[in-house]
Amino acid sequence: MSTRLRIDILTALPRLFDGWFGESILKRAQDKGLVEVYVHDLRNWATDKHKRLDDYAFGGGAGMVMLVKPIHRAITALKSERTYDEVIYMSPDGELLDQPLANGLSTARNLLMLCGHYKGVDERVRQHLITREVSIGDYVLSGGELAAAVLSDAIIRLVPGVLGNETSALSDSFQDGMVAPPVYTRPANYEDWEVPPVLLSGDQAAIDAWRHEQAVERTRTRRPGMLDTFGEG
Ligand code: 6GU
Repeated sequence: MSTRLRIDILTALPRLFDGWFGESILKRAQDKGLVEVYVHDLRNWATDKHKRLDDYAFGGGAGMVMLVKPIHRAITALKSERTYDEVIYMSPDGELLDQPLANGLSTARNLLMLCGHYKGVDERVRQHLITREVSIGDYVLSGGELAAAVLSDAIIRLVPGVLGNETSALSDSFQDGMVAPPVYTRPANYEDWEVPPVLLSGDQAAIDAWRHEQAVERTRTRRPGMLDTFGEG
């Protein structure tokens, strides 16, 4: 089976990704040959003898800015090997990651993700090299690496064949614009903490109706507004 999705990640801190992509579903997706993830050290494309990746901001102010040249060289080298569907810059002022965005990216063949650090990248990188900017939420992380790992996970688990049960990604919380209903497993009675009897009834129609009701109620109380946002999926 040929690889469905290749993700290239550009970062100044490549080792941060070892744990995430070396374990669990992300590892299995790669072992199954469904997904390939390559983490590249931006320092490979640094040009001066100190392998600098950042410098002071023009105009002054605190915080370093990532240099355009190593990033340009890295992206150019990768683009010469294949065509990328998107070149994504991970940034807190990017488009907010949600399930529809992950769904859209999961059909891509090649994705390139650039992780920013320090005060961010020279704006010319964003103007000339980036096709898409993604944030994982309205809070600031010390770098884009965790965000790229989050985005990769959200995408990879949607690639057909990655999850054991082909239908399970589609029945996720969020896919229908609602949070998931509660789930239970054995024992049915644990120190008088009981499982809703309908789940033990064997009446599948009643169980489905209960789950739907619970999902609607939980969405209403916990995440009002989700139905509007996710209407079209
Ligand atoms: Cl993509 N990067 C950083 N540095 N902080 C973030 C983020 C990204 N998304 C949310 N916070």
